[in-house]
Amino acid sequence: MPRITLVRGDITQQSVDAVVNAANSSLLGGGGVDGAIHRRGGPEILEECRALRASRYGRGLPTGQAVATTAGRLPARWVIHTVGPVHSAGEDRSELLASCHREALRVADEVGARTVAFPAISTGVYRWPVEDAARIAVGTVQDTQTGVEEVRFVLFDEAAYAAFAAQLPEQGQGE
Ligand code: AR6
Repeated sequence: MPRITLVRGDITQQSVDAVVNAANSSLLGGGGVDGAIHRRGGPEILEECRALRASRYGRGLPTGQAVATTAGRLPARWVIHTVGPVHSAGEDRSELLASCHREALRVADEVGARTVAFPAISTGVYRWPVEDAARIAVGTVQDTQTGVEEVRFVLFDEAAYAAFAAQLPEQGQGE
């Protein structure tokens, strides 16, 4: 099981082997974390995403799956793009959110990443309640066999940080 750490901050400033992007199926960018990663990482990431669309994902990257590109100007080697589910009151999509974390770690293993930063996938534009997302994210990482040594959850605001810290009581405030 990887060591789980928590940081409050901006994922585009993390020096890690891989940064996970909360993308959408188009892989062509958007707002939130996705916008920040493309803005700070530069056009190289988008070029690789376009190439992936043309080769492997003509219909888009399905929800719950993950794929890597290089990281452009970010202080990381890889960006692992995954597509979180939109939260639904009527349908339990937890397995798809768990799958994002499992698949991102599988891709991290494929590229040999040992340190991986995750945002709180689906908790912004996709409206997943952050306490529930934190439970699924932390639980899935704890249950996944991987060579990744550190999973760093990078939380943008205090509420998200508190939700993740509540899942890791043994770490005090998670630092
Ligand atoms: N670093 C870390 N966390 C951030 C940052 C940042 N720079 N910016 C925002 N967050 P979201 P989603 C937090 O909306 O819900 C995009 O348009 C934010 O506060 O980025 O999975 C994509 O293209 C929130 O807690 O991702 C998709 O269309 C969390 O990151 C769609 O949004 C996730 O918010 C995906 O929605």
